[in-house]
Amino acid sequence: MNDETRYILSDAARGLDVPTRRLFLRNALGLGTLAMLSGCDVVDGLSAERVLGSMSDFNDRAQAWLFNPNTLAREYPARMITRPFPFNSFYTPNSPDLAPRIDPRDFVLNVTGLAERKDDWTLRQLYALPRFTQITRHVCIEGWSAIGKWHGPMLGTILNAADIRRAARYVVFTCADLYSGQAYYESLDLIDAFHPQTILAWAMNDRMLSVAHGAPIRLRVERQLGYKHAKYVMRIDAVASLAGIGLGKGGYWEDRVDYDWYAGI
Ligand SMILES: Nc1nc2c(c(=O)[nH]1)N[C@H]1C(S)=C(S)[C@@H](COP(=O)(O)O)O[C@H]1N2
Ligand SMILES: [Mo]
Repeated sequence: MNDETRYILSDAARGLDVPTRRLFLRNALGLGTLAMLSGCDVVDGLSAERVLGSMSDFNDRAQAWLFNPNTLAREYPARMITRPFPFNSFYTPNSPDLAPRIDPRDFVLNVTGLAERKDDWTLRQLYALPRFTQITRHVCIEGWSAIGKWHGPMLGTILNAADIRRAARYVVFTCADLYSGQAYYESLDLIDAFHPQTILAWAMNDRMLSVAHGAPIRLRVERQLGYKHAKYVMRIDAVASLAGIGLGKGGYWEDRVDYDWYAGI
């Protein structure tokens, strides 16, 4: 996945005329999916093994991502931005005043697990990465939705820099907020992790991200429900399986209530 791909995909989503399929095939196949389709060995450092060895669900979704025109979440014009954008957490009481306050000077994002380079990223380093802006609809399972403008680097850029290993199948996000002493956590498979609209947002509606909305960085994973969009992200782990994470279902609420791990919208 490269930045050019991201622009091509966003142009396609906006209905601009790009020879989508051809460019898509040339540029977008960073997930080993071309390896699966064409039989070649390695694409962008990821292997056919990863794709072939994974669940059929993964393959179905990889192909959907490649060939489905709805592969991108819809983007909206700025006039449709919802103000104020709701705050939501599972604190009791559910109040932004209780949200974690992270000193930006001390903050480091720790990338670890199945990665060749286990780097810590300062905010300065994250701000220096190529960044993207998207105006999307956030849909909470509890029955509200809101449109916001988000700005930040692609998660894929950070995962590529970490050079995550072949065995990695998921990325797990550990957050700063605690629920009964347990940090909020969430996870994605690599399809969504490398999706061009999956970003680590550090700005919202043209301002630095507020504490309420997850400062200093929060995940945006635009084709899934709100609870997947981890706020206050402190650590990203590349893992082969979700079995050892929390109670094994891949997220704080997946483990505790019947929320689906794949929360597609
Ligand atoms: N760390 C953390 N991330 C979280 C949550 C949370 O409680 N803690 N709540 C989730 C839910 S259910 C939703 S709907 C969104 C809300 O994001 P917002 O407060 O920016 O609207 O954050 C998600 N990410
Ligand atoms: Mo939510």
